[in-house]
Amino acid sequence: MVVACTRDCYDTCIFGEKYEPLRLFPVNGFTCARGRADLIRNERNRVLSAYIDGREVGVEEAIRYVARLFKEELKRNPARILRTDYDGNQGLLTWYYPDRLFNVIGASQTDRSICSSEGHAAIKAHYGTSMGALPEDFLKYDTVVLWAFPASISAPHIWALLVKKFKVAIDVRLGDTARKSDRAIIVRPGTDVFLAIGVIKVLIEKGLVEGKVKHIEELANYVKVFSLDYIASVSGVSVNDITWLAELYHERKPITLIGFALGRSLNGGDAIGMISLIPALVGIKRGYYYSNSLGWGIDFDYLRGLHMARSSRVIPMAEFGDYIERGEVSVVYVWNENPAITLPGGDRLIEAVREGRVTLIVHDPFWSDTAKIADVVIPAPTFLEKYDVVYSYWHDYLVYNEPIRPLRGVTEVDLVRSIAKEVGIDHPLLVEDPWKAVDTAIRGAGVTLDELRSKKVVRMKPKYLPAEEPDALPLPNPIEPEPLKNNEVYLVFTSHPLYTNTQFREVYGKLEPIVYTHDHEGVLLLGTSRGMVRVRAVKDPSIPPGLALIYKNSLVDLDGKPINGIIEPYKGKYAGTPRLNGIKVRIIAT
Ligand SMILES: Nc1nc2c(c(=O)[nH]1)N[C@H]1C(S)=C(S)[C@@H](COP(=O)(O)OP(=O)(O)OC[C@H]3O[C@@H](n4cnc5c(=O)[nH]c(N)nc54)[C@H](O)[C@@H]3O)O[C@H]1N2
Ligand SMILES: Nc1nc2c(c(=O)[nH]1)N[C@H]1C(S)=C(S)[C@@H](COP(=O)(O)OP(=O)(O)OC[C@H]3O[C@@H](n4cnc5c(=O)[nH]c(N)nc54)[C@H](O)[C@@H]3O)O[C@H]1N2
Ligand code: SF4
Ligand SMILES: [Mo]
Repeated sequence: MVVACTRDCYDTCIFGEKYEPLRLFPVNGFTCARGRADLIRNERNRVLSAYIDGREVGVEEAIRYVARLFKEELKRNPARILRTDYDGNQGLLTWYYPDRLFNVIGASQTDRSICSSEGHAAIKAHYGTSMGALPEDFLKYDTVVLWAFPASISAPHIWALLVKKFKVAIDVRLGDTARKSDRAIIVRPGTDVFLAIGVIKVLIEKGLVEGKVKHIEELANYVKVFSLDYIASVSGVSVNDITWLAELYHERKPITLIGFALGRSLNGGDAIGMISLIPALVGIKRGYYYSNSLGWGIDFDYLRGLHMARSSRVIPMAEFGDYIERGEVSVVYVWNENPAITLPGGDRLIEAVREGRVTLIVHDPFWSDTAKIADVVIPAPTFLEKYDVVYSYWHDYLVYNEPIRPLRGVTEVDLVRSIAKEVGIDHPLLVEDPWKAVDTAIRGAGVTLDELRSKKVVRMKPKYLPAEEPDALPLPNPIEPEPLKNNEVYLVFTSHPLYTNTQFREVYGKLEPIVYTHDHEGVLLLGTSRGMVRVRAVKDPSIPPGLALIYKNSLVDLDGKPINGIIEPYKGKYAGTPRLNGIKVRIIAT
C-alpha cells in the first residue's frame, strides 16, 4: 500500500501504509515538517457535513441545491457559472477530472496561470517542451545555479541532492538558500532577463559558445545592443559578477534550476526563456530544470474532457477580482483552491458573496478561508482517504494512491457526476468510467492502470524531450522596472517551511502578516492603486533597501483582509501569469 503526499510541492514524497517515507530515490527517506504533521492535520478543521447558508444538510440535499442553481443559470447564460481550481491536491481524479462537468455545461473557467504556466510557455517557445533534467540527471553535476529558487525551503528533497555541490544562488535577497550557497548574486526584482542577456553576451563575445543553438546570429546581434555597464546599472549586478557567472557556466558546466516565482515577476517569461538557453550555449543538453509536468505525456486534456467539450470563456486569474467586481459571474464553484485569498482580487469575491451578487460553492476537506464564506460547502476526502493517481512535477514516479484512513465526504468524481445526474446530463464524458479515463490519460507516459495497480509505483517514460538544438528565438523585449519614489518598495513573496500555500494552519497556527524590510518596524500600511492592507513590519538585514518580503503562506492582513486585494492586474506575456513578485507598493506609517 502506497500514499503520495500530493499537494503543490516539487517533491511529491511517497509513503508506505504506516506513513513511513519509502527509501526510493529521490525521496531520500525523510519527511518534511508538513509531511510529519499530515496524520494530525487530517483530524483537524475538517468539513464533515454539507452546509447551505450555514445550515447543516446532507450531501444529497446540497447536490440537489447546486443542481437547481446550475439549471437556473444554464437557462440564462452558462458562462455566468465560473469554476475555479488549483493544485490543493495533484491527483488526476481530484484535480483534473471534475473539469468535465463544467466543460460539458459550457461554464467559464479560470486560466490556471497563477503558478508555473508563464515559464512552461517560455521554455516551450525555445525547446518545443518545458521538460528538463530528471532527478537522476542532477547527480551528474558538481555545480548548480539556483535561479530564483530557494530550494532549501521550497523543495527540501531537491536541496538534499545538492548538499555537496558548489551552489550559486541568484535572488533579490540573502535568504536561507542564498546564505547556505557558496556564492549569492543579488539582483534587482524583475531584472533577471538583463542578467541572463549579460551572461549570454559574455559567452558569445568571448568565444565561449560550445553548443548548437538555432538563430545564434540573431541572438549575437541582439545582445550586442546591450552594454555590460548598462546591464549592471539596471540589474544591480556588477560587470565583474556578470562575467564571473558566464565564466562559471563555461568552466564548471552547472545545472540550472529555475524557480516558478520568476514567472510571476516583471519580464518573467523572457527571463526564464533566456536563462534556459544558457546551458545549451555552453553545450549542456537538458541542462535546466523548471517543471517536468508537461513532459511525461500524461493526457491532462483527456482527463478534462477537452476532446469533446470546452468551457465557454477563460477568465485570467490576474483579472479574477475585476470579473467578479464587474458582475460577470453569478455562481462560483471552487475545488482544490482557496481563491478568496490566493487569487488577485480575492477580496472582490468576498464582497460579492457578502452582498449576494455571487453564490459561492466550495468543495474542500478543510474550512479554508473560501469555505468559511461560502453559501454551499461540501465535504471532500483528503488524499489519505481516497484512491487516486498522483504524479510529480519533478521526479518520474507515478503513484497509485490508496487510502489509509476511512473515507469522509464525497470524492470530486462522485460529486460532479451526481450533480450532472441531477441536472439531467448524460454526456459520454460523465458516463465514461473515471478509471478508464485515467488509464487512457497515463498511457502517453508509458504506463497502464493495471501495471500501476499491481506495482503501486511505476516510472514514467518522458515523451516530450527538449530539442537538442533549441531556438534562440523568440528574443525578449525587456522592460526596465519603474524607479522607486520615496517610501516605495518592491514587494516579493516566498515560501515558509511549515506551510504549503494556505495549508497547515490547523497544525502550525496562523502565520502573522509580517513584512520583512531593511528599515521599517511596527504596524504600517502597504498601498497600491487597488487599496491598502495593514501588516506588521520587521527589520531584517537579509533584505536589501527598497525591498519588502511576505511569506506567501500569510496572505491575510491584520484586519483579516486578503493581501491580494492590492495586487494590480498585470498579465505575463507568455501565459498571462499574474505579476505577484516585484510589485511596487507604498509604505504608509500608521
Ligand atoms: N515549504 C514550502 N514549499 C513550497 C511551497 C510552500 O508554500 N511552502 N509552495 C510550492 C509552490 S505553490 C510553488 S509555486 C513553489 C515556488 O517555489 P520557488 O519558485 O522556488 O520559490 P518561492 O518560495 O516562491 O520564492 C521565490 C524566490 O524568488 C525570489 N525572487 C522574487 N522576485 C525575484 C526576482 O525578480 N528575481 C530573482 N532572481 N528572485 C526573485 C524571492 O526572494 C524568493 O527567494 O514552491 C512550492 N514549494
Ligand atoms: N500574493 C501572492 N499570492 C499567491 C502566491 C504568491 O507568491 N503571492 N503564490 C501563488 C501560487 S504559486 C499558488 S500555486 C497559489 C496557490 O493557491 P491555492 O491553490 O488556492 O492554495 P492552497 O492553499 O494550496 O489551497 C488549496 C485548497 O485545496 C484544498 N484541498 C486540499 N486537498 C484537497 C482535495 O483532495 N480535494 C479538494 N476538493 N480540495 C483539497 C485545501 O484544503 C485548500 O483549501 O497561490 C498563489 N497566490
Ligand atoms: S510537503 Fe512536499 S516535501 Fe513535505 S512530505 Fe509532502 S511532498 Fe514531501
Ligand atoms: Mo505555486
